[in-house]
Amino acid sequence: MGFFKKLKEQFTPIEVEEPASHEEKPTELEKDETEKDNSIQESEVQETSDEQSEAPVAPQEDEEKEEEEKHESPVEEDQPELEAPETSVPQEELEAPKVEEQEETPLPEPEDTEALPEEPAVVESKEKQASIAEKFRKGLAKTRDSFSTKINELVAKYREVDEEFFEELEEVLISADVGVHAVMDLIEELEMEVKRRNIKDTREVREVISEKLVELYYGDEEEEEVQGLRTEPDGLSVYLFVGVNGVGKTTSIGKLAYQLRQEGKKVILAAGDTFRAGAIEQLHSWGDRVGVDVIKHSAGSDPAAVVYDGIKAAKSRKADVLICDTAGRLQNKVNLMNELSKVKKVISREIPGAPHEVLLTLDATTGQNAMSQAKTFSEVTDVTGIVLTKLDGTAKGGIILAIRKELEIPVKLVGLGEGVNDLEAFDAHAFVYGLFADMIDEYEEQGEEE
Ligand SMILES: Nc1nc2c(ncn2[C@@H]2O[C@H](COP(=O)(O)OP(=O)(O)OP(=O)(O)O)[C@@H](O)[C@H]2O)c(=O)[nH]1
Ligand SMILES: [Mg+2]
Repeated sequence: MGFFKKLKEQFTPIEVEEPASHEEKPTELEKDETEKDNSIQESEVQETSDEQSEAPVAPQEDEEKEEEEKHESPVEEDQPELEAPETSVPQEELEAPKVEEQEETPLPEPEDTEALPEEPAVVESKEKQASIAEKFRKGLAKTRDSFSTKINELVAKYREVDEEFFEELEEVLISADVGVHAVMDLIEELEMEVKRRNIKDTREVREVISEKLVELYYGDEEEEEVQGLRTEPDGLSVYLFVGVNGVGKTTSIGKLAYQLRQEGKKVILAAGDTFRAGAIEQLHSWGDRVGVDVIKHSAGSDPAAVVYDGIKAAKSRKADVLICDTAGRLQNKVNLMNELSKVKKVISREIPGAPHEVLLTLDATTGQNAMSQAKTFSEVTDVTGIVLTKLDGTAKGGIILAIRKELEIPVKLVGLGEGVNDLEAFDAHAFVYGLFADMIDEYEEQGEEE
């Protein structure tokens, strides 16, 4: 079976024959999810406010001396949007009336809302796949438009596969930020495959590119090994978000907390960014919005102490997941980078094996700069995964492959928009489907005509 067909089948909800169905089904599902989302929100707001007042506030005595250093090294210059943290909460979400309705309507636990009772399990899982694919398709629209246009131009220009075709293809891939090493590997693989299958027509190469992109991403590793967040079975999982300012750490934490809540997990957030004005409030408003507790201290206090209290609270409330926010820091600010090591040390000391993930958040729109951030952060702390945000805002989504190939750190989550639902576990198949969706549809139609 051709790879396009395989992707199409994987990401089409029920009927493979109906090319339009994957656009409509997920929308309905999304609608369901929105209703579901509201119910979760409403049912949990009460608990949040109650529990917040009990939040432990005692900082750890031995960890206060670095505070002055922090104040001397502001994390500022290059990210203007941070001065207005409220703007990061999309307006329509803020307008949702949460507090008024919560008392009258006792709502089911999120586990119950997960089920779509009329549908058999298989259909449900297909629907889920389709909904994920649709998000990738939407979020990658800019990259796809630019990439598909260029590839199709190339295919029209060179009808037959030859050396010049590959040379120009190389340029197209590099212009999508795929990264030189990854492009070289890919072209080499493509050349071999084209020869092996005796492909002459450049139109057929498109499908091979999609297949090789997936292979390139996973390399020798099993898909399960590089995908998904590491968790502590039957215990507390701790995720630490790090990254320079403005990349989308706090927003991604909010979205992740929301997703985990939907899965029925008890989540606690620790407001470890005590540095930037408004950062604590920003996380707190996410907590309110998605219905999870936020452990916080006052602005300027020691982030390691906040995280310590977060751990205490997570343990005593039997939470499944603790997510720690941290201040955005420039790679070259030594004090802030040291502070990060200290936060991490506190976590590992309190919970052996934690943090389960140190998630370096990178802004896809910053291209090669993101790569240099990743290199520097990896030197200071063991980054275990990447959260790649704002893929919806760039035409250069190929950066994912560069990150994977050149840094050898898996992309665990991707930000595909500003909404609470726009964070997805990275899946190379869905990603490639998002990139090639137009070609896949077109290919199917052609196949049917023949
Ligand atoms: N379009 C789009 N915008 C995003 C995405 N993720 C985050 N943003 C936006 O990026 C901006 C910055 O996000 P924050 O979450 O405040 O970034 P941060 O890394 O926490 O910043 P600091 O707290 O200053 O270090 C906000 O306006 C977010 O809405 C995404 O996937 N897509
Ligand atoms: Mg933040």
